[in-house]
Amino acid sequence: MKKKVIIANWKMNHDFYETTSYLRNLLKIIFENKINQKKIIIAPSFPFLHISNQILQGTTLSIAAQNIHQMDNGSYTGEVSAPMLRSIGIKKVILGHSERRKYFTETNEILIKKIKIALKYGFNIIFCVGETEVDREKKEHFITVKNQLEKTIFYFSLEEINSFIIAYEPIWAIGTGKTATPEIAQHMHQYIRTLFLNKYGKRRANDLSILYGGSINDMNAKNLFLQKDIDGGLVGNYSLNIKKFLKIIQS
Ligand code: G2H
Repeated sequence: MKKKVIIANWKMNHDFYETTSYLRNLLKIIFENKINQKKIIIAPSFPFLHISNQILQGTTLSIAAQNIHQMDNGSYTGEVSAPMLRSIGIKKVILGHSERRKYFTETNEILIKKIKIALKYGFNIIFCVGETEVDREKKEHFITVKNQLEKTIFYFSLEEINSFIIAYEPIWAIGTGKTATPEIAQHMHQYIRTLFLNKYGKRRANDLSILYGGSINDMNAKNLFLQKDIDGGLVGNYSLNIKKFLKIIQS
């Protein structure tokens, strides 16, 4: 059964106080209002992953890292490794986000290494794909997303990708306020599911959670999530405000 999932990707936002008070308030509101919390994942910054994980202990909310380095350890100043994160109880990681591909030159080759190390340390992976505005104007958006999957995830076996979540994030919609219409998003999600069907078979395709990301807000979330192949969202800006994020969760 595919799962509905909501992920808050805080990117490089929220300091120690903001992170801890947000999480404590979120839990309080969720429990007081009996909101289903099973599939809520929060991705704070590296320095606050440990305390965030401790705050969520005993709940079914969970924490994801926004990145990992592709090596086990070594002389990589400023980087954070998969075993470091596992040692503080982090079991989920976002990989392939377009901001990492763009600003930190994460290529498909690097992403394959990151997937390998994440699998080695038993992480669940949230893997992002998405086309640029130019790709879409040239009507090459399907081919771009197909290539991103074929040159990364599709090198791995069915067993290895069993716990993956896919996030479709059209780059032209990220942080721009330009959300994909539900129809545009559904079309791509359906296409991604078909690619998984052809590669891994019916069961994996049907079970795969495919999240939409890119300027989701408290007004557009509901119509996006009503689409057959949209199984939730990866939310940036609108997850920074607790009230707006709660509205999105309830959508
Ligand atoms: C896309 C998204 C979260 P935003 O990056 O991953 O951010 O909702 O701000 O467009």
